[in-house]
Amino acid sequence: MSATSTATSTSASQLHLNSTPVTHCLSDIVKKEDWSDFKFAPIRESTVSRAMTSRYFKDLDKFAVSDVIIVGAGSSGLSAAYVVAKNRPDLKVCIIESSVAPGGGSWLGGQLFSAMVMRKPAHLFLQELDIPYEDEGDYVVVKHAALFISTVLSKVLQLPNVKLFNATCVEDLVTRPPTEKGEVTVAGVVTNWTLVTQAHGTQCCMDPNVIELAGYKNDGTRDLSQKHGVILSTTGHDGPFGAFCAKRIVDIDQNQKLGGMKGLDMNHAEHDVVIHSGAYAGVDNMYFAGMEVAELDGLNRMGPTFGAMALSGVHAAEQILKHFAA
Ligand code: AHZ
Repeated sequence: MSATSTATSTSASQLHLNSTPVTHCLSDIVKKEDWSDFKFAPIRESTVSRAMTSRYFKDLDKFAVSDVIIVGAGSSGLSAAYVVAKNRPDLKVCIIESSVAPGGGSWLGGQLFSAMVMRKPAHLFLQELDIPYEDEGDYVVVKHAALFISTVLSKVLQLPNVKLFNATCVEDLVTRPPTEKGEVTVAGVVTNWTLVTQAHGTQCCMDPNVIELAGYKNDGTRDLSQKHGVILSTTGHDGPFGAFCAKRIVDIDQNQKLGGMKGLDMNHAEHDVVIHSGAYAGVDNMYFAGMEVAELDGLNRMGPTFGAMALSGVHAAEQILKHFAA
């Protein structure tokens, strides 16, 4: 044996002797170093199919009548969903998101940068959700926007009274004749697979599905023993899909006018969006939060600072909770 090979084997055996055993979730069942004792539990392909589809259709059935329908799962919509669903486990909260990936524009802080800035007192929402941040005095920074939105999303999805239908687009509103006060009443949303929504121009008549708000009898008349459900729209500012309900409301109700989002002004925009979030005067059971409020009420945009998104969700959620408590 050469001097070199002796040295190699010595260092290898020292490495082995000194190595700390690695523990992980399979340590108790995989004992062999080459994993030859590892195997999955058996399954049939049809079992996988049934496991998914039976649950999906059960959820469609359960949430066909919902107490709260949130349109859009961006930062404002998910923040509101968290507050409503956590405080009222008895309410069915249905979230409809047109994209496959929920989270809206909150996966990045601004442009393509990672960090997310939130002005105080929005850090209190981060504290409630146990999201770490760096305190910079008047504002805080979450090291990656994805840490914020993934945490809110995971907390929302763990709540048993919430269902998220993603890759599903709200294409229209269900309405009822105006109330005595002359308000248009919204009674649900018209939905379709987003891929179908995007293909309406290429295929003739692909009819949608409907999710109704709670508060009606089987014959469709109002059941006054039940609280009327609400829609919270948080579809963001105008874009391919954005500000959907705001634009639809002004089509339906000729008394309303779309304000149109104004230029960027962080100080005014964040404050105003939070204050203006909540019930929308002139439309019964309709609430707005996030940047859709700026489109509706003609407010400034704030650009890459997200405190107002979380807190507009909290403000709208508070009003929705008051509606159900009254
Ligand atoms: O996919 C959209 C996104 O996830 C979804 N959405 C839009 N139209 C929909 C429809 N049906 C179902 N018809 C729909 N879903 O709504 C979500 C909106 O999320 P967002 O992140 O765009 O809005 P937000 O208001 O929660 O947050 C805005 C963040 C912005 S924009 C901005 C600026 O431009 O100045 N500044 C901030 C902080």
